[in-house]
Amino acid sequence: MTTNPLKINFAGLKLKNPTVLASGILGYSAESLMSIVEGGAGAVITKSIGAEPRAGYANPTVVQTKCGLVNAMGLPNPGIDAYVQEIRRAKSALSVPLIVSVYGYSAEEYAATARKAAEAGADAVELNVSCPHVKETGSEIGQNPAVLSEVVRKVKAAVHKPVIVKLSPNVTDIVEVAQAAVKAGADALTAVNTVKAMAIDAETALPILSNKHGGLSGPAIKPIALRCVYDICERVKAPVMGCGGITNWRDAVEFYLAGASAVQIGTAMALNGSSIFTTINRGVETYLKKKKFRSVTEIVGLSHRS
Ligand code: RRO
Repeated sequence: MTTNPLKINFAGLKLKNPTVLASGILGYSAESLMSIVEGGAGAVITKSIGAEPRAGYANPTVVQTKCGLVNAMGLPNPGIDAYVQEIRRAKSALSVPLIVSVYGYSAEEYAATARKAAEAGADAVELNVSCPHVKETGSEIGQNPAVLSEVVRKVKAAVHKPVIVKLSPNVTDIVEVAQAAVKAGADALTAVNTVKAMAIDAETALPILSNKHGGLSGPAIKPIALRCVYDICERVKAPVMGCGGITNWRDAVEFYLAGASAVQIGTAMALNGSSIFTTINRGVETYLKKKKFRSVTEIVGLSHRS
């Protein structure tokens, strides 16, 4: 029997391959998540869900630039009480792990929302402590190791599923934040959320996004994300999902070599469609074969040997 060279165990989640839908892209309905799985994803992450419904910001909420997207959606979501039904539907329809992204305005809110998500069937939760542009949540929590530790501790006490913490690149020392999250009990980390950015229209002479500031994703941030993953993996013993500008198999391989055992794909999926998961996985498989590796796990962190 031939074994699948792409299968991995990520913090207890069994993935048939290490490509994962990043939070925020097509991540609301069971149907859209199913279409991502058909495209070859090994796991999916929902849009971030909070305790209460939120409308999000007024349009424009996304700007396409030459090197990626700048978004300020503003956490639009139906609230966890309305969303549990969708989690149940997605869980029964999906053949891959379902990870629910959770945000809150306090440790208690993160914990209560995460508990409801887990009870509804989430296989893991990803804590969004890194949204760059919504006040009093997101990176205001993830930039402060003491506040972040409190959030992680409360969520771990409330949820008996893997807890993944999604980190912000908009910090002075991401390793310090990663260490705080893991010390507080995080099972795994995602590195990274979007890079704080903006866009201005030369014709109107005004910022384009209604929120003025937003988060940059896509190819421009890949070297930043790669550096974050590498630095974290040098110092922190926890599984890491790489996220930021991964567009093709070579990008994915670079993240595995930096120490990520899985990669999240968001912007490239939005721009190229869900078959990108299969395309990237096939390319990685060919690379492994050519280089005579039996499993993707053999290349995780390999660039740290020098
Ligand atoms: O909804 C958003 O505007 C958003 C979120 Br929650 C996030 O974590 N990162 C981002 O770039 N946008």
